[in-house]
Amino acid sequence: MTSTMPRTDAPTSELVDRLAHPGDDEVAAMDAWWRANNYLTVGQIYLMANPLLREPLSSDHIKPRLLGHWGTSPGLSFVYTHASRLIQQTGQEMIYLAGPGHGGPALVAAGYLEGTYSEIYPDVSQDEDGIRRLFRQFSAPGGIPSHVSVTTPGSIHEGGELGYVLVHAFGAVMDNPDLVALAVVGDGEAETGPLEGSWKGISFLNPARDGAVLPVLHLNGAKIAGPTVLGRKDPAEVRSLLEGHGYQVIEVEGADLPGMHHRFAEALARAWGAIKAIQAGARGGDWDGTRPRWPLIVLRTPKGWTGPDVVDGVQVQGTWRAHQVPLSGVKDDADHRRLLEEWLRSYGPAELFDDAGRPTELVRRANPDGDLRMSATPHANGGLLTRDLDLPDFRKYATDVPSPATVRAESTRKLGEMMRDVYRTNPALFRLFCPDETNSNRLGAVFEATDRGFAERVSDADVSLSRDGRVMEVLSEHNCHGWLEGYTLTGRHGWFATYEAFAMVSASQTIQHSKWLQEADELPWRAKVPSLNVLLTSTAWRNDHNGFSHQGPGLIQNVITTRGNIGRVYLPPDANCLMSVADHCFRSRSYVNLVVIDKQPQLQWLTMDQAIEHCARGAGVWPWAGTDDGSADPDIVLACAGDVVTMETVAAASILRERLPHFRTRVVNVVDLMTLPRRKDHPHGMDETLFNELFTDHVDVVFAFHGYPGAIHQLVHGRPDADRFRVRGFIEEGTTTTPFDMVVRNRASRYHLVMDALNNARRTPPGASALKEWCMAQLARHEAYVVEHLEDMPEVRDWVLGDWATEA
Ligand SMILES: Cc1ncc(C[n+]2csc(CCOP(=O)(O)OP(=O)(O)O)c2C)c(N)n1
Repeated sequence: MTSTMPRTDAPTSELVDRLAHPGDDEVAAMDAWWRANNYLTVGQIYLMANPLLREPLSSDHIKPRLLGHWGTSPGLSFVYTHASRLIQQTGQEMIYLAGPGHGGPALVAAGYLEGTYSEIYPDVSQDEDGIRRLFRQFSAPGGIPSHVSVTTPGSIHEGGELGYVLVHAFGAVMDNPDLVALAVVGDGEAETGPLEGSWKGISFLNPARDGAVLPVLHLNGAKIAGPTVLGRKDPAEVRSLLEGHGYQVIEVEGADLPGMHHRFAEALARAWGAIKAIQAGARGGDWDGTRPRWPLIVLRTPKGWTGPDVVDGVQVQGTWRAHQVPLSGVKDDADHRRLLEEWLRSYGPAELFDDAGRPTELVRRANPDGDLRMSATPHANGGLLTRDLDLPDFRKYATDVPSPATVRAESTRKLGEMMRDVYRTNPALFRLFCPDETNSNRLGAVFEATDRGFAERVSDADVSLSRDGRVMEVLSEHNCHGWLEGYTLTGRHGWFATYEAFAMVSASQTIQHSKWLQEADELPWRAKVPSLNVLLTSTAWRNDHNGFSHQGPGLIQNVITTRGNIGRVYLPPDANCLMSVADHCFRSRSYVNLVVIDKQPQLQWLTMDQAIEHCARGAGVWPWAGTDDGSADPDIVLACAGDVVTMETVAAASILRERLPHFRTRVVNVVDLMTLPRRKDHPHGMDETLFNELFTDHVDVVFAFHGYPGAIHQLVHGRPDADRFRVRGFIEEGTTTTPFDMVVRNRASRYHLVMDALNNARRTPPGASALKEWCMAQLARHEAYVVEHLEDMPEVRDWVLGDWATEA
């Protein structure tokens, strides 16, 4: 489907004209398809039997629980059938994204009428029995959700949590030159922060090498329980708003038929013609580089169009009352039931479904063929189109580590170098998405391969900024995250790199995407897509100039809490481990990989070979760091996960080694957090034997963790004697201060860990109380020192490991 060379042909004015003026037979086919869709939508909400009204409707035919959303559905299917006609006439590859995903029945019905649904789910056949199943399964136990869910063919967008339709659409068309993403935006949805920010997508789109997004802002005027802002605004203000974002606004309004068919066909033809003209200009060399004024359709129709007008004397159509189930009493109220039957029959089912229950030829005539059907497009099952990245050998980016903890390096720089080379060898298959922090996150090597992509004015003062760039920097975590989702769901690869604290801005998207992948994993027809790789840098432990706003390791908590096997959390302690983890993430499919590592110069621990072995296991003993020779149980296990706390742990072990040489410590480092839970709880979980080899089943463990301490307790739940884990981690202490003061404030410093080790070990070694006093004195010294000198004590700041580590 995806061609290497974008099509450059502009449509002729005759073609656009023909599209703009459908013949009567075309309108008849679209209208029949739309009526059939509306019929199936209403049927899904209400009926569990008598699907084609072969007999008068009775209470027994009505579902006991009436669930679903009618109000948005007729608008969604109206747009859909017009897009199908455009596809038929032009061969345009299109993907359809329903922002108001609660209009799920309309999209399920679309796939059903196009035949795709029965191809994927043969039980839901194109006959009367199949229609009955289609109706019964909707919003039912063991059935399908009421939203445009993962189970809906043709969808990459659930639309459950509103606000992301445009970000998904823009991500889908990046490096996808022949694709048009038709994105219906609900006017309620348009009130959300993410949606409001996402109009800016066109400021990053390059018409020469990207596809196009055609937003249809559907102003049906109401949300669940009230009016919408844009629905009630003076149309001139709506126009100004959208024009201000850079769109050319095409408006269609009404409820009259067939007039609306004619007006919408014309609007769509104009919009498509404009898109093609923009692309042809850019691709044919006739482009001065200014950002095109992309078309956008504002569609005003009544909410619940074609549904019950007045119920029990109250206006329903055109109001918020049409949002969900406009006739709620049909099971018991004969009058409501009569209205429902009239409503269903108003679509003329006998003309739409033949005797066997199959859509009639008139209806089917409105369907495009094969993969051009929007419910069948491979773009919405992106794994089918996914090509493996041509990856460099990550060992090339090794950091030389002659012995542990002697060399300092900015680990993420190496990842930047690898990304640079991935860009070079996979120019249209890989993108980095980052809220304005690529350089700050030390990933700036990518700019040796490509610029930041930007479609607005570029000035002489700008650096690495051009229309052809593929590093996506927009100061919106929502846009970055959503674009990457759209990009990967349509089969391409990428990373989202962000400050750790502000990953919480888009945390809900991470959760929603995890849910999507989790559900997709259970559907054999959904091919696996590239993983969503999230790099969290500028972590909680390094504040420097930032105050108590830049700390928030909460995304770890979110990801470990997602159900099933989608979430992975990696805490590489150094650059070589980061490279090994990153290589794995680049290659993986259908996961959410969270990688957490700071960007500041940090001590390096392992050679590349050691790192590879360590990361393959996910967790392991660092024998050189402790004093446990394996001949007996250690007195304490000092475990760590996360770069900064690893340094504190190794330093604590070093203090214990020097001051209490007979106290046996074992240092365990965890890179892959999901090795901690039991295997039955996560596929990466260590088996019990390995877990006991690392942590024993009875020795106390002092665990220094990058994130909130509760995460470790959650993960080791069910492990032998889990209460013995004493966890130090981020406890919401932060301010503008030194790196070491951060670990002190959060009671996770080397001195705290030493005291924890002594307090928790079952054997109190001679000299323990003197050592604890020394630790307290060091903490007091630190407190005075940082205030006086504004930096950390030299023994902390310049700490490296003793020579014995090399000798060990
Ligand atoms: C982020 C988010 N907040 C709240 C909701 C609950 N909700 C579901 S539908 C809806 C109204 C949507 O209105 P609109 O986008 O205009 O869609 P339509 O009127 O076409 O149904 C709301 C608030 C949600 N799904 N997502």
